[in-house]
Amino acid sequence: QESRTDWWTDARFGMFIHWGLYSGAEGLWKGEKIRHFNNYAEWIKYRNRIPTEEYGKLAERFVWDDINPEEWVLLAKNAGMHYITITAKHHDGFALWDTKVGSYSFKNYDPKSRDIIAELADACKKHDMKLGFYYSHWVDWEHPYGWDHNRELTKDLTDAQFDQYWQEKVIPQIQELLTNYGDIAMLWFDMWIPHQQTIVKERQLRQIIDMVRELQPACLINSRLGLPVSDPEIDFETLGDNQLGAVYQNNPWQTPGTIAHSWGYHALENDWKSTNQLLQALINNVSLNGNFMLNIGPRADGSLPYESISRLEDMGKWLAINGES
Ligand code: JFZ
Repeated sequence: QESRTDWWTDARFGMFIHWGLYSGAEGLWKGEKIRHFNNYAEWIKYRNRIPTEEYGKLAERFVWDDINPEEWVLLAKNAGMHYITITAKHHDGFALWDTKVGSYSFKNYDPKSRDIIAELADACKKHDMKLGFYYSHWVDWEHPYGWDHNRELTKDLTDAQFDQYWQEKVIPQIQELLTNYGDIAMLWFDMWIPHQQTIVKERQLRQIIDMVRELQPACLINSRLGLPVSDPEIDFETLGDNQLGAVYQNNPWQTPGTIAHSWGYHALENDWKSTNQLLQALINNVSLNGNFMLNIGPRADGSLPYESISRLEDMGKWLAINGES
């Protein structure tokens, strides 16, 4: 029996791209002293309690003349990858595309900016690469009623307020992403605990599902939407970072992985995995019928560290000899 996930199960290897305002901070903020459970570059707004407007000014560090998403697509292609998932909106709430929903997007913070999602969609089409969007639905540090872990320290959030955020930001933004950029292969949501343990309601998640099925019936939805993979509407399971699947698992699954530690670009990154380690993660996953989605974190000028480029190129060379397609 054919299913929407067939191509994805066969694809095996995809690229994750973490890119946003945080890329302009490169993991550093005024001699950062605040410590947290992680030092991910993309969590810098939260860690340093950076006010939303001040954080928005990071847009001025972007070098639009040099940014070319087609280079990311070609890097993925040469690495043997078959799809790309980019952070359309991460936890900071900042949209990479020219959204009409709210004003927290590049076009309102830098007149020289372009719609990078549109350019990436064009480049993917040109090079026969599937495109998916990461969208942080639960956590949003910009909208006053989005989920923010710092909120615990300050004020409560009512169900009605959270639903306001949902109806006026989440739903219309996802609608834009599913309407304005051609075929979208998947939406990659990010809620790493079951929705019952959060403020998110099942009916709100079903609202997203209904919209996806109506606008883009072929679009896949991952389990970090907040529903278990046993739910018929969940297309594949996303495990933890570099975690392996169970041998007897019979649903499609993937692990997201990093080349280094941070997902977003971090200037002080010093935790690089070797090409061998990365290839073994890929081979392990494929041997268990899974998928491996390997992350890159481009800088604010679109460029990538040599460490990332060389590893992806070396994996591509290995796959050209030993891979199937
Ligand atoms: C989340 C994000 O907070 C992070 O910034 C990044 O986007 C990543 C892909 O997803 O972080 C997680 C969530 C879950 C796990 C690891 C990192 N996990 O289950 O191991």
